[in-house]
Amino acid sequence: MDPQLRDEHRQLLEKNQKQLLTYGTSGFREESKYLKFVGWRVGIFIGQMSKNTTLKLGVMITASHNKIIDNGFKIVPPKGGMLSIEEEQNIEIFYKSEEIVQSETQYDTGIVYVGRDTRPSSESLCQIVLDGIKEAGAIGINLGIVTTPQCAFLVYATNLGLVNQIESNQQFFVEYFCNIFLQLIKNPIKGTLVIDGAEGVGGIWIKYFQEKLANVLTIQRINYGDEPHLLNDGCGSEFVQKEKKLPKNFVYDPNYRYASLDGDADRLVYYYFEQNKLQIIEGDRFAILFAMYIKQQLQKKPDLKLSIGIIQTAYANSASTKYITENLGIYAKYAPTGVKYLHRVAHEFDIGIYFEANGHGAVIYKDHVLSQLKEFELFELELFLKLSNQAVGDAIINILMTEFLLNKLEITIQDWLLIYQDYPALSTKLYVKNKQIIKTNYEETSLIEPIDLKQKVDEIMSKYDNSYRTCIRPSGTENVVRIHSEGPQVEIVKEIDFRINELLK
Ligand code: NG1
Ligand code: ZN
Repeated sequence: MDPQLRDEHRQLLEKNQKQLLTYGTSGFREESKYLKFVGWRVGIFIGQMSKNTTLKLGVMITASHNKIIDNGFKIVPPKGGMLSIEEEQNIEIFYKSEEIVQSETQYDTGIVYVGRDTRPSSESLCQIVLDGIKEAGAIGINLGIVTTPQCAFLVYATNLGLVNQIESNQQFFVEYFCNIFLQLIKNPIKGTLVIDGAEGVGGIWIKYFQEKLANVLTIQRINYGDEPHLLNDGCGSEFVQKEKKLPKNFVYDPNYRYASLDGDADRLVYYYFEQNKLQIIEGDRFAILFAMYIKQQLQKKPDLKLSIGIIQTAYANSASTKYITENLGIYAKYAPTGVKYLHRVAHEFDIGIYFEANGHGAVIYKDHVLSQLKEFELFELELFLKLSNQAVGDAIINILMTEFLLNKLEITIQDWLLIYQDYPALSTKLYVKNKQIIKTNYEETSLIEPIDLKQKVDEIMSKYDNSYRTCIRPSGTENVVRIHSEGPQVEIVKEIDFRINELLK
């Protein structure tokens, strides 16, 4: 953002901060110094919410892949997943309102778990949220430094009765998933998996998985959080996926597999590097790998009828969608950006697989699925599904699922890349004065407003055949507009990207 705009933004925030934040793609997110007031209100809101249920709720303090100076709050409902649209609207109204109205609640108290990432601002924001929860008359339990999916899973697992004393057992997360993984893996997996922890919380927690799984999986950690001031800086999945660059501390070995997490460990990319060429396994390919296996297993029992769907966003490479529908014969659906939308749509299927191109995703299933798999003696698939974190997309758990499948199906990263060929694509971002004037259709594949901008974009695109596409949308986590262009020829994709950027400047 240019300095003048930044100043304006600051003045606006200071003057009337309450009008500006929305519960965006991934909760409230902003530069951390503006978040104290929001944190306090989030604490009171969730404290009150917890007094209307006997179930536990959660708050995660993180700004994920964003800059270290940013931070944010994501609320975790009792079953994990995301708030409903109505709850999101309520929290926005609540935090913006002048007066706090303490409404009547069903119970005298409630319980909220509060987790945080490694950002320097996270500890004090955590205290502010805990103060807000107390102000509402509820009990806040500090989970300390945990990944976003871990926080969501601990809420989900306590509510399901999988564990009782979560307060003193964040390790339960490691034990639960490692036990399932060890049941799936019969022989040690070949090679070494190098995991880039983005210098964040994921890098820290990977250590426990590394120790517990040492007999079956060799993990080497890089950027694992010993330099926390370098969070997401030259490392992590956002850096690798968007900049298309290797993370710092990368060491090449032909027998290694490589993976990068983001700053709160809910995104994952794998990659392959040879002859100076970096090739990235994005979210679409995880969805395809998982779906291939699930479908293959279900085909063994034709009488077992379960619906499978893959949910993607406008950032998914069209070649992947084509492969899903034409080669796998699986239903593919688009949802707007943000796992909260994908998660909701995935629930429409018995088994829903959702992934954003950036590697944020999960496999979720309906309650009846596990018992049906047992009944049909599909025990391995039952374990595989049990391994997926049902609370929210989880990079560490998705690593375990991926490692199981690559080993089981005897697929190398190179083979995985050869399943289909991506169309050349380019994602760029641009700081604009008012991103909110940009409106798209539901799937975010085409622009609707401003009308004159839409006409100009259509005019540019009319020069190319319809195998080229471009999507423009306001980011929900940064003050930018994102431009994503794709098509058969890389030079033309670059040209489209350049022309759209010029138009928006
Ligand atoms: P925004 O900034 O709204 O595009 C980004 C990602 C989302 C999601 C959120 C939350 C892209 C294009 N967008 O959202 O997919 O991961 O951050 O972390 O990668
Ligand atoms: Zn994240």
